Amino acid sequence: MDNDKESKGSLDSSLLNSSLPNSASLDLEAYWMPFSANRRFKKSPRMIKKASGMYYTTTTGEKILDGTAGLWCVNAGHGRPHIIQSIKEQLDQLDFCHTFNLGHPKPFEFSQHLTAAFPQMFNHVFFTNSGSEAVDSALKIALAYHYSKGEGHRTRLIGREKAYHGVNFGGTSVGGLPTVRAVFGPLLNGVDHLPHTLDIKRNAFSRGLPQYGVELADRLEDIITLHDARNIAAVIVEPVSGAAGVLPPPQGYLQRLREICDRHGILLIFDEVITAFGRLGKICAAERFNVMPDLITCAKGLTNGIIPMGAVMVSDKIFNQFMQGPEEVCELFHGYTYSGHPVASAAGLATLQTYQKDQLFDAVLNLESYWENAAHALKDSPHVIDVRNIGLLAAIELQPRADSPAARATEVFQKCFDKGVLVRNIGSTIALSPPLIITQEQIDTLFQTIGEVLQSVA
Ligand code: PXG
Repeated sequence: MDNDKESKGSLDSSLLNSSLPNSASLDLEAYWMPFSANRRFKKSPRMIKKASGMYYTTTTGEKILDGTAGLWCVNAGHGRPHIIQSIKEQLDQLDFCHTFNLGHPKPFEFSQHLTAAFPQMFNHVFFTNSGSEAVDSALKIALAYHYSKGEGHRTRLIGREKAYHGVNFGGTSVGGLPTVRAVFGPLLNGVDHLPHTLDIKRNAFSRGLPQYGVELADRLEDIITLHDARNIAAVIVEPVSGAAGVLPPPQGYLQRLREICDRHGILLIFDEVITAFGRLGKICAAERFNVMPDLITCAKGLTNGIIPMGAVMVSDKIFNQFMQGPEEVCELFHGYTYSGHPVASAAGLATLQTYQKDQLFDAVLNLESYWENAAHALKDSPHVIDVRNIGLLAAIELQPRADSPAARATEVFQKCFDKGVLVRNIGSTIALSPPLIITQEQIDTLFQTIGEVLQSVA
């Protein structure tokens, strides 16, 4: 077999000379980038060299205002010294230790403070390494909960159209974004979906929670009638859909879902990978909307994006059910090598301290109306058919181009980047979720730049 790369099959001899390469000499070929048009990106790459506070800096030296908190995760802003310092100290102390019948202090310490910050009934936490793993863990915990109550027939899982619950098989199955599901076969058995709540005809340019759509929660009753409540384990929803383009729930919708689940013994899971940690001005959306689910998944802002980590916040009702059996028996045959990783736990703890020290959740509540007004000032800009917002989230919905629905938003993303502002384009939506440290002046820059770009886009 021909193999002209001399080092193939053994470690590359140039490895030891590798330091931070300058982007001009960087070979982009080997890295298969996630959720990306690899060939297009590699023809004209946008490369980031460093970040601080509200800004990225590109490899060519341009400063970019981060309107997306990385990928909805860097809630306290980039390069927070206390988090970095805590990670360094942890690394010097203990690099790795597993937590399968062995322990080290950091995840215990973190769990104690994390659960204290969440609503009252959430007194336990199961750690994962990502939002996707948190979602699959929560679904498995829901199934195992019913099994342990002698209700192993409750196996069906109900998601919602347009939902994004990560990319593992459970999350893909309950998720409802067609492109994320299409090519992966039949996925999990026994999953059904609620209708989504986006209704631009009735709710365009709503501020905060849209007025119409509470009755969409009643469709859960139809699904229950179809499958029989005794076969349904859990309903999972994002309290505010993120990756579908920021869809705040209709007024009363989440309460209605909770009531229906309660009536039928079905668990309710909130996927708060985006909405937790201040995005809505509170520790989580459950707190903001005062609707308590049985399980909450989170990730992203859990460690300020600095180290991968996810978590399932577990209510007393669920946890206590698992603690009924013999003490010497493992209660849940589930976990990851890196669950409660010492460095991630240190990052998480320091992140919570940073949120508290800088009162960042309150800052969101103080900024929210300014943010809302700035977003809605784009109402009359060209192509804009809807603006949605809640907390420090906003979406500018553009009229899709007939021939290529996502092209206009892609162009807006590109032009904003060229003008020094990072936004997120999702289909025909521009989504915004800046670090919670954003100032009023930076909010102006963000929306004014989008406004200028909209004027220049066909
Ligand atoms: N649930 C929700 C609600 C999310 O938003 C995940 C689960 C999965 O988390 P991990 O850590 O496994 O990626 C997410 C992640 C986008 C985008 O296009 C959004 C996410 C991820 C990637 C892209 O806006 N959210």
